[in-house]
Amino acid sequence: MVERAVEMNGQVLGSPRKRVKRDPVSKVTVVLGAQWGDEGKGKVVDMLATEVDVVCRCQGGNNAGHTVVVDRTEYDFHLLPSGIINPKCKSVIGNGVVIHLPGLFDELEKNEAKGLANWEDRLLISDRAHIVFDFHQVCSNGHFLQVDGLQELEKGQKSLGTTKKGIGPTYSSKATRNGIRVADLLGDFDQFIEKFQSLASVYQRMFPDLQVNVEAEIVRYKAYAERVRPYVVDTVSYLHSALKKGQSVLVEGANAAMLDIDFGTYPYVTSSNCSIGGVCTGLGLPPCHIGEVIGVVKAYTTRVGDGPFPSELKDEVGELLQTRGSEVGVTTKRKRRCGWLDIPLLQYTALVNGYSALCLTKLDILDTLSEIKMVVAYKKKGKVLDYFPANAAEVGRVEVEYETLPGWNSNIENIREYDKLPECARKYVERIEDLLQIPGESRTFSSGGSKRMFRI
Ligand code: 2SA
Ligand code: GDP
Ligand code: MG
Repeated sequence: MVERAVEMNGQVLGSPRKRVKRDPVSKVTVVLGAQWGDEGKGKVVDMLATEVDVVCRCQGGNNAGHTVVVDRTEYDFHLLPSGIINPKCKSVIGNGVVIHLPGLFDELEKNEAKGLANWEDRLLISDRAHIVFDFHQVCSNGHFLQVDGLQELEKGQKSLGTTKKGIGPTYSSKATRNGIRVADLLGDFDQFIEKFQSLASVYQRMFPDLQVNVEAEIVRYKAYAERVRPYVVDTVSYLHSALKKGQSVLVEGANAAMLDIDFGTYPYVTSSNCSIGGVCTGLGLPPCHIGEVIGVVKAYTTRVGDGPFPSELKDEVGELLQTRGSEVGVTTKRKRRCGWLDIPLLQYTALVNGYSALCLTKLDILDTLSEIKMVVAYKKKGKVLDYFPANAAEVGRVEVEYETLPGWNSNIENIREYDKLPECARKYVERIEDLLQIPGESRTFSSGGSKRMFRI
């Protein structure tokens, strides 16, 4: 087809050319956390991964914690995409992820001991991903504190409650352009040494208490370079050629929209884009390749770490949700704060992420409640807010309007079909659907084993 020449201000900018036809490529399916994390993304990814060829992580690091239960074995994933349990699935750690290599190999070993098989043939790591060094983190042996921990100490009362995995400091090195990427580790090792010395000295100047044994670290990283080398590729071209071949690709978001560095409750956020934009920048995928965007929503709200939480319950109902829901951080073992479902928060993250479907998890945790509330509006001086406040203090001060629904007072844990849920449980789900108006068609999944029903 011949295209018209482009004109601007009466000037012809280009001559007529043949339009290049785009080859049809598969669209990627994306799973994103719709609240403050721990919605059950790992479980959803594991279920969807049984039907995909490639599963990818695009952002975050080993701050994330995804628990997946398969045949009574509990796998915890931090850096690895949860889909790696599927023996047919390739697993990609994209350029937007920050990688702590000792943590990665520990995680592989622990999961291998539980039955994770042939990962060596299936793991692909981006050469553009940035490396988290121990000095970015906090030392677990207590002898000395490293950067993430020192920054938290300095903030004192105003700490963010980070996971102390070095995530913020590593993304900060990336943004100030003195970060070190996997490609630097695998390239000319003398250049790696220079970069490492310079990065360590930047941090030592910033934090005089920081101790880094530069020589020992260099020896250690020489060994890691050889250990990681077989898995490192240019994941951008790998993914694009997989899509061209018609392979199905699933992206697993880590953390969640309300922890997103731009859209979350800043500064009580993580340091990556955990909303839809992070999928494009963290994997090198243009927006036209994005297909389904599944928002995972927990039937109530939890948050681990500090920061505002309008629907938080600091009473016995909050405690019940925490204990019945086993709401404990997978990475840090901290108790998660619990509260009612928050619709204004979900409406906001739906705007940012453009969910094509929602997946509701942990409805069974509400089984014993005779009344269930959900926040339906945020107000300021009695007036309903039609935006989500940018200022964390303002989020902390909003007045919340609740709607109360009757509980179902029965055990739904083993129900696998939507129509078999008690009427009150269906009404709760349908009220959420009414308020959020997500276009996705309703489908009910049953995953067998110890997994629970969920609804897309
Ligand atoms: P960081 O370490 O710099 O990313 O911390 C910044 C904030 O982000 C929160 N954050 C999380 N929130 C929920 N779940 C996460 N993963 C683990 C889990 C958390 C855990 O699955 O349970 O074990 O504590 C996660 N990772 C980071 C964090 O709490 C800070 O508020
Ligand atoms: P992620 O970070 O979003 O992957 O979620 P986490 O793994 O940190 O936390 C979710 C927890 O809830 C995991 O232990 C899951 O096994 C569990 N879970 C997921 N869905 C359900 C559900 O529908 N019911 C119950 N009772 N537990 C669930
Ligand atoms: Mg988690």
